[in-house]
This record gives sequence, structure tokens and C-alpha cells, in this order.
Amino acid sequence: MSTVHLLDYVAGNVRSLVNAINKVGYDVEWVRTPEDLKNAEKLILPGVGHFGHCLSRLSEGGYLDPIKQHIDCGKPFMGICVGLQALFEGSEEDPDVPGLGLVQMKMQKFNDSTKSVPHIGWNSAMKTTLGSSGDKSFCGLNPGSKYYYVHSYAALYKPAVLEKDGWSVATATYGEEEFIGAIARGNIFATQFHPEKSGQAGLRTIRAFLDGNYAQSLGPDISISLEKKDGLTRRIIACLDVRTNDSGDLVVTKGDQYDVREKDDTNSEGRVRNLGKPVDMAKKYYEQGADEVTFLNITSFRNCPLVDTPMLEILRRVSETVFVPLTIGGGIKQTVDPDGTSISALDVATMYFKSGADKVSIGSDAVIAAEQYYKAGEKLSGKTAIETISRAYGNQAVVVSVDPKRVYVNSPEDTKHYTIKTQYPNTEGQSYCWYQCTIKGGREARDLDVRQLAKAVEAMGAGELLLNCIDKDGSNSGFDLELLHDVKAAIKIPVIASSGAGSPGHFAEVFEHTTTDAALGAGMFHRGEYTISDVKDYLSNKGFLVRKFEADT
Ligand code: 1PR
Repeated sequence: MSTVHLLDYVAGNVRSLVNAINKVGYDVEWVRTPEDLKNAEKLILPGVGHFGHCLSRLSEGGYLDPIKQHIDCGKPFMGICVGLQALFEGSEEDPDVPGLGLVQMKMQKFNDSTKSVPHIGWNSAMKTTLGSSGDKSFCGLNPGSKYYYVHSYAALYKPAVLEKDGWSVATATYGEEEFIGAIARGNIFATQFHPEKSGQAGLRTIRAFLDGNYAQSLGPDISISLEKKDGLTRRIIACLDVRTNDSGDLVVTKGDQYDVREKDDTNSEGRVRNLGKPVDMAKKYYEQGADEVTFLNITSFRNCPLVDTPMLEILRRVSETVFVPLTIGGGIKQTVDPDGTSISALDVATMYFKSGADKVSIGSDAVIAAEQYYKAGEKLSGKTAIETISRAYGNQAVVVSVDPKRVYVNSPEDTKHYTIKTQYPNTEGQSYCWYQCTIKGGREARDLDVRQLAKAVEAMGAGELLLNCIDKDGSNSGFDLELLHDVKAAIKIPVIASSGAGSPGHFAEVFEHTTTDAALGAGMFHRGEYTISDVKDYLSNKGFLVRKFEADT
């Protein structure tokens, strides 16, 4: 098997990249010291998180000069995400930290006055300019395909600079901003998107780079044939609530308002609903075109040491065949093992990242952290799970999952919390409500409203909010649009609508009537009522941009 050298000096969460490289027939050799770079023929530099953190670590480790030498002597080099950004002069994110300076431009933050930032989701990479290397540099990129991006800073497209220096560029457009999705010149190829998370389209790109088959599968020069417009698709996420059933097996389950037990006629507790096996179901949803898969560990498996937790094995297996982002939630917090060993939230998250997760989702712990944030006069402690994990892995790796429920009041004066006037009064005719945060899977309500939580976790560095709704969960009656309006108005980070999806029409409704960034479904997919492709076909017929699953080629 041919090998490729991988320089993972910074974050350590590259399992899916390794899986993707193996999948296209290559073996990974790790670069452990700067000297190892001398033996590298093909080199991949992935990177996530903070530009300054990545570049400083590479510089302190003595890697920058050997990387430059590798590139200068004409050997194949591929940069991914911050690995692309490293080729530039620098970034607004950390103005004092220089990049390699091969591209004479700086990264800029996306304008967040008109859209959510980070830019998360599936967007294009369409060939725009031809550098001196001509078509040859575009490793398998296809103008009809979509690729998975997650970043707040981008190289905004400036054709004059790039063409002068002979760069070939593929761009994407987010809102009104056109930016570099991939760039190439001679032996250099780099993507702002994550090819290892971009399904078959991404695997094709990795394969083309590794095979040296740079000219493969080029489309027409779309700057002539297509109008540039926002290429971000509507993201559809499949969610698997996982727990052990009464026989001790790990199953996908699904509740109604968080109650996952079968209703029976007796007063005894029913059995846990068993809707299938997590690994098989994740693969099924990937093949139906899910843009992401989320696993929520809804009960604790904490009667065993963390390293043996069954979710780790599930992630390892899923990430071998599912090449879209995987999120894991449940129990992401400081933990104590049965033998008394204390494990920090960051270490817990690290174990999940190393097993194949791309994001962790924090529930109860985020609510407690937000309460403390307000108690301290809106001051950050720097020690919360959200802060420590986002510092190490980047904001995009931290999702906060919130489980709010409605509390009705007669008038806004009856509570100190932010209320909305609802179109759906309760049976007592009360038409104002606020959304109360809960912890422990909805079992314990706290004196914190969802707006407070959203603002606090955004300040702490969460990259995305998974907005459940206990009142709507399992109801098949559509998403809570009022809740979504409430939260979207308070924050800039992307919001995933969750709870209540019962038909494809509910997805169209939520995208039409709110500015939600993504929508998640569970029960309707698990029960086989609709597939993810049904939802995407429906959305596409309604004129929404969606990504279609590309089969193996
Ligand atoms: O608090 O950090 O340990 O995280 C626990 C996680 O587990 C939280 O994300 C919490 O939302 C989740 N959770 C806890 N108990 C339950 C339960 O159902 N008993 N599930 C639970 C949450 C909600 C969604 C669901 C949507 C869509 N499930 O994930 O999939 O509501 O459902 P639908 O489309 O069928 O309506 P921590």
C-alpha cells in the first residue's frame, strides 16, 4: 500500500481523515518530528481551530521551515482547513502570527451582520480562475458537488492577486461573500473545506491528490456558465438517541417529550423503545444523504471506566464508513471514573474526538456554566467545558444542546424572564410564555431562560446551538417556530432546529419561516415513515438548495 505522511501536530482529532485516506487505498505514516518530513513524499497538513494557535505550535515545534522545504522542492503537499490558511500571509484572527506567506493575502472574518458565523455546512468549490498550472491542479473537484466547510475566517476572493501569482482557485459563496474553497499551484493543493467529511465528493478529491491525478473530473469553467450565489445548502441532520435497553444492549430509542418507554396498560414502567442498532442506522442515514449524524447518549453508561464506554466503539466503527460530520453528546463534562479518577471535560471530549467524533455536544453542563457566568456578572471563568474544549479544538467542535420547555404566564410582568406572546395559548388561556432550560434530560428545570443560555454559551465559545424543545419532542407536529425566532434573534452562531419533525413539509416550513441554519429529525426517520432523501427531494422541489448523496464512483 502506498503511504502518505500526515502532520497532526496540533489537535489530534484526525481519525476521520485517516479513515478517509485508508478508504481510498493509502496508508498513513505519522510525522512525529521535523526530521520525519525529510522522508515524506506526499504530505498532508490538516488543521482545526485557531489560526494563531496552530501556526505558533507548528513554529515552536520547528515544522515550518521543513514544510516550506518540502513544498519548494516540488513534492506534493495538501493543506486542509487551517492547513490551507497556513499558506497565507496571516489572519485577522491573530494578526501577530505570520503564516507561510506563499499566498499574498490574509484571512478575514466573515461579515456576521447578515448571516450566522461560523459558516458551517455544505457549500461549493467551483473552479474560477486558471493559474499557470491550468486545469491540472484541481484534484477531482466537481462544480456540481458540495463540500463540508466549518470556519469563521476565510480568504475573500481577489482574482488579481491570485492570477498574478499563478494560483488556480475554486470558490464558494456564503451570503454576499465569495471566498476561496480550494487553491492550487504546481505541487500544492489545499482546501478550506474538509474533504474527509465531504462524502464521496471529498473522498474523490483525496484520492485524486494522492494518485497525482490532478486533472481528474474537471467540470466546465463555471465563472462563465453559472451565476455566483450563496451556495450553502440546507443542512439535514439525523439524530440517534442511544441508551442501553432493559437487556443491556445499546439501542437507538426515541421518546415523546423525552419519555422513551413504551406505554402499556398496566401501571408498570414499559420497556425502552428499541428502534435499531446505532452503527447500522448511522450508515443507512449517510447513504440516504444525511448531512450530519448526531448521537446523543441519553443515559449514563458510567458504571464502567470512561475508556470502555460503548459510545467510543460506536464512533470508531461509524467513522470507518460514514464520511460526514459526527457529533456526540451526553456526559461531556468533568467526570469521575468508578475507581475515583477524575477526568476533565477536555479529556472526555478528547477521547471522543480520537474515536472519530468531529463535534461534542454539551447539555446539562452548559446550563450550569451559564448560571455561573451570570452569577459572576457575565464574566468568563476560562475553565468551563465549553471554553476549554473550544480553545483546544476550535469553536466549531463545540455544540450546545439545550432542552427547553414552555412556561406559560398571564403577562410578561409575571416573570423576570424574556417572554414571547404565543399564537398557541395553553388550556388555561395564558398567551405569554418563556422557555425554561432544563438539565438531566428534562428532569430538572432551572431558573434560566433559553435566551440567557444562548448568549452565555456564545460568549464562552460554543460554535453551534442544537435547539431541542421538550413540548414538541416526538409530537410529529412540526418545529417550534416561535422558539427558533426567539433564539435566532439573540445570537450569531448557527442554530439547529430540533424536535417535532413529522414530515418533509415541516422541514420546508422551518426553512421558510425562520432563519434556522439546519434542521434535525429523529422519530420520523427511525420509524421509516420518511427517508432523508424524501426530505431533500421535497425541499429541492420547493426551491431550496440541498446536497444529494453521491454514490461511490
Ligand atoms: O446533559 O450533556 O449529558 O446531554 C444529554 C443529551 O441527551 C442532551 O443533548 C439531551 O438533549 C439528550 N437527552 C437526554 N434525555 C433525553 C430523552 O429523550 N429522554 N434526548 C434526551 C433528547 C432530543 C432530540 C430528539 C429531537 C428530535 N432527544 O435529540 O432527537 O427532539 O426528535 P423528533 O424528531 O422525533 O421529534 P448531557
